[in-house]
Amino acid sequence: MDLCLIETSQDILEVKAAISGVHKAFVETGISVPVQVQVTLDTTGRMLLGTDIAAALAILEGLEIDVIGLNCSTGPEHMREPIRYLGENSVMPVSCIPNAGLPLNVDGEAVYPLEPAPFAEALAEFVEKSNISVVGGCCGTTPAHLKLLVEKLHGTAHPPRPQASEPYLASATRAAPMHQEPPPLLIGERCNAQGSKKFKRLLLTEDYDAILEIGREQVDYGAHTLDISTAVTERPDEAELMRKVVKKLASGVEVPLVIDTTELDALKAALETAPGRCMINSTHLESGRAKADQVFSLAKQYNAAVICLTIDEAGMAKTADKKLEVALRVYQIAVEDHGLRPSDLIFDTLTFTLATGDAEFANSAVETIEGIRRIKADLPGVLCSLGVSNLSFGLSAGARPVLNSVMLYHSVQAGLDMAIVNPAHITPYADISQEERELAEDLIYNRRTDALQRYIVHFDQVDDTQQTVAQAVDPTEGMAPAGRLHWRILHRHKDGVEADIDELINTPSDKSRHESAVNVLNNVLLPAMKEVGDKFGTGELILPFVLQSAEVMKKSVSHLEQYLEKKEGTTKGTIVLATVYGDVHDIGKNLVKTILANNGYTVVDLGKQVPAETIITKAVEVQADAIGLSALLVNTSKQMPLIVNELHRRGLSFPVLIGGAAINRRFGWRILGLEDGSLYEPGVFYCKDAFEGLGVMDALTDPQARPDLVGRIHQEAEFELGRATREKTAQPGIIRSDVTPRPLSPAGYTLGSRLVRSMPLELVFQLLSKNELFRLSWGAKNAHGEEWEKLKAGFEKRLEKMQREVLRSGWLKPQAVYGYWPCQADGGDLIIYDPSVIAGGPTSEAMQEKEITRFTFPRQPDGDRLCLSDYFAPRESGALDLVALQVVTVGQEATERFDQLQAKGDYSEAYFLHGLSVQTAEATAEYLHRHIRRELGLPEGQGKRYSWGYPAIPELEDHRKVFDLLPVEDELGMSLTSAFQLVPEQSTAAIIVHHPEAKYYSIGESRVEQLIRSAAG
Ligand code: B12
Repeated sequence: MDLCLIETSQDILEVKAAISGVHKAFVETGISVPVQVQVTLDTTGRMLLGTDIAAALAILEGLEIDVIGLNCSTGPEHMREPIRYLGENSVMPVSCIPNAGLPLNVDGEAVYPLEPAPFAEALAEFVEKSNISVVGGCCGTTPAHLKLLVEKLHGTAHPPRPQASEPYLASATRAAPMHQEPPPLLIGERCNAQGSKKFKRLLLTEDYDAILEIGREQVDYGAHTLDISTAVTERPDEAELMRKVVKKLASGVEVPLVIDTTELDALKAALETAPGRCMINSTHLESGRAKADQVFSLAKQYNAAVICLTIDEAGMAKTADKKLEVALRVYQIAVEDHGLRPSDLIFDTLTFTLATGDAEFANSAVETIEGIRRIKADLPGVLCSLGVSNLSFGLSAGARPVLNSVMLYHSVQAGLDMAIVNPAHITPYADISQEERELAEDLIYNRRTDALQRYIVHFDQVDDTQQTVAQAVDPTEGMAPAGRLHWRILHRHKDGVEADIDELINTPSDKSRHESAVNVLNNVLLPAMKEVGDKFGTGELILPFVLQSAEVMKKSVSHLEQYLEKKEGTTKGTIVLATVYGDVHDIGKNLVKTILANNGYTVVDLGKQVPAETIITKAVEVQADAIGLSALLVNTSKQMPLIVNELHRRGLSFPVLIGGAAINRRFGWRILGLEDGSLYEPGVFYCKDAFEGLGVMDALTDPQARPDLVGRIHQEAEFELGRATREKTAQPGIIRSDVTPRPLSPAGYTLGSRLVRSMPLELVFQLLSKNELFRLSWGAKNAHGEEWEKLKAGFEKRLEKMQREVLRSGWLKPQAVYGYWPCQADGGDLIIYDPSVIAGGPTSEAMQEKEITRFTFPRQPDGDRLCLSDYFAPRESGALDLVALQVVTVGQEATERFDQLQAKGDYSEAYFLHGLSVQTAEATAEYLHRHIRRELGLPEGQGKRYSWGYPAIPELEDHRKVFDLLPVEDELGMSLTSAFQLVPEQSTAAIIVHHPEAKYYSIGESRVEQLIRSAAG
């Protein structure tokens, strides 16, 4: 047997059971072979019991299988989306074994309509575009299908796979990212027999329907996962209760489950029963590693993530150092001994209550926050979680929410990924007054000896007066109705919105009621929601509060509707409207529905989270005049180009209107360009609001106006797409600069990457640019004359003192990775080859295969027409050249110190520290650059260092390629933000061009100008 294949799987729990059985058999027989697992999805992209592809991948990926894929049920056309998802996200090779099309029932027999040629073409396209490694044919395919497939793909190299995937948990149907954006992921705590009397009562009476309701309520209030604990002293059968509760919740809620138990049999029962990917709550080393070993072993077997408490044989870790030490030990056991991935571990750094006033614990919140920061920095990939409310245990009910909230806020800023919270015990950070924030911060950061006393006294007074204050003072008193309405949305108060709206509309003015209503919508309601979103984005509001604001918004919109004009009569046209798959935001879409319906259009509203297939099928069915798509997340906006391309592929011609917070006009133009390079003829129209949507619909349904509108959007898109290409690559046909390449043969050098663990700080300091430090980083800017001399003298002294202190305590640690690669220019591209290319000689035919990556640089549109690639040997010359890449950092500690100072409110010290660390990173880059020059034997002054983000080298995304070439993450512990910025910030990445004439130049328009232009678009 070469391979074990589990295929045509309809039920994800059954697949898990089958994999478990296969692994058992491997153990029993001593034989083991690769395992390939294929699920079967229907035309809407779900398994029979509703599991979508993201959930299937999350559930199966950690189960020690070797290939994942799809087979049967549909032809390749319906597999396109899920295959693309697997291709982009699976670290395992992906297989695709479709039927020969969707079967037709002809005279009672299934007939498969797809001929060999289109079948083979579709699969070849998947291989090329979605990186599929295994192909084949399922029902209805014949030897002719497979023969053609083999002919077409024989000899195709296996595509590379992503090295790591984003960590997800999953319910039976959906995946949930463990990294929520913005954090934290919220763990609902009410299905816990220890924490909730109601749940316990329901458990004892085995009222599972009511238990399901508790679960659903928490999800409705914003919980991303549900913690489940069924341990009760009254019953001995925790495992059986756990099995039943898990079974009920697994089929009734769409969020992943967190199995909260200390008993291994209950844990096993839960993991066996849950179809999704669970999290285990929790393990620790209190009695050594024996129990933890068993928990990790189950976690590995069932692909669960594990919350690990920082407790060891000595008890709960109290200091950040100790928390990190325990975490390191747990990490070693879980990752190295049990083979778990770092992202399977969620460390809970634990909080102690601050309410006792006990000096021993006065610093414990600081240590907890610092523990989070240290664990995240020293153990890349792991996550952190916290049960926040322990901190305030023992304080009065009125005092607890503020302390909990402030702690949650600062923990998230320090890197907390998950929190166990009850929204009822949290006051939104945004609502806490400056005075109360400070009182809480004094206590949390142990800033004053009387912090606890002051905190208690303050809240005692508030508690005493709360009743009367609440009755006496209405916070909206004295506000104008627009301000009141804004306040109510922001502060989640439904009552009174109708009256505010009525007052606003009925205030005498020269506007009609309709105009006033539109005015309220655009100038009061939408900005209020935007503010809610901004506060959510910065961590000042957590999700449950956003949901409540959304409800107030919905109520306001529905009251406002009566004032909007309605045009009755025959329909002006039909639009199929939906919020795209994966996206739950529907307030905007509903508004679009109202405006269009009021203006005479028939709106077929498909709701939210709608799969592409459903939208397209409906549009065909109702012969729509247009499709309207709403998406508010960056991630889900990707559904839009997907749908446009699918419409084009099927030869359909619905104009598509798109809208939502994550997209803009440029996005609209760009997705009008199809994958095959043509434009989507019927048009894609970005609409900034519902009224623009109405304008577009009016023009589309007017035979006179339509050609103009479509023509204009095509023109705009062509211009944008041309600009996109100009930005990305040098324009074809544009004249090259007249730089003559001077290749440096890579043959004489040791190629590949190397690590510089540390550099002598004293020597690095010698390269510090004091001018940049004093003027740019420390704010002297353009000071001159006496003022400058005075500033300089002060700065010199400060610098000297800081340098002495750093040299003594070592919080700046210059370190780096760099390396050399063979390369060639290809127009505006620089091709980087694997070092082994040298062995084959530059004329080797296998050169193409040795290409490991390529960077694309812009060309100056006029003047010298310089492009960075011009400094390297062009491909046509046949010669190989050499390029150096480097990444340097001064380490994580600088950031930590900065954050600590900020947290302490020492903003001025933080500012100077930040400036020095950033400039030391620059000096480190220069130090390494000089070293590289020496290694390459370049004369003094030859060779230039270019960092990404500058006009000649603008694409920050290229940092990813540099990270793939150099061991930046593994050796320096660095990472990239979603915008491809370096973390820690005190770091630089650069490409080194050895050409003697290499110089710095601009490209007509700076990156900042480009960005401003794109934002304005
Ligand atoms: C309310 C809200 C929620 C509510 C949604 C409730 C509901 N039923 O809609 C809840 C709490 C459920 C929620 C959840 C989440 N949210 Co939210 N949410 C918001 C918020 C604050 C307001 C959105 C809104 O209703 N605006 C008002 C409406 C009227 O505006 P609109 O939708 O943009 O629509 C207008 C135009 O865009 C246009 N339009 C929109 N669509 C269309 C379509 C057509 C055809 C046309 C013509 C026009 C058009 O017309 C409308 C008005 O005229 C935004 C912040 C923001 N700035 O948008 C974040 C925001 C969108 N959410 C965000 C996030 C991250 C999330 C979560 C992932 C959070 C989490 N960690 O769980 C989840 C997502 C879950 C999911 N899978 O979708 C981020 C998105 C970040 C990103 N770049 O991807 C935002 C931007 C907040 C932020 N600053 O971080 N959210």
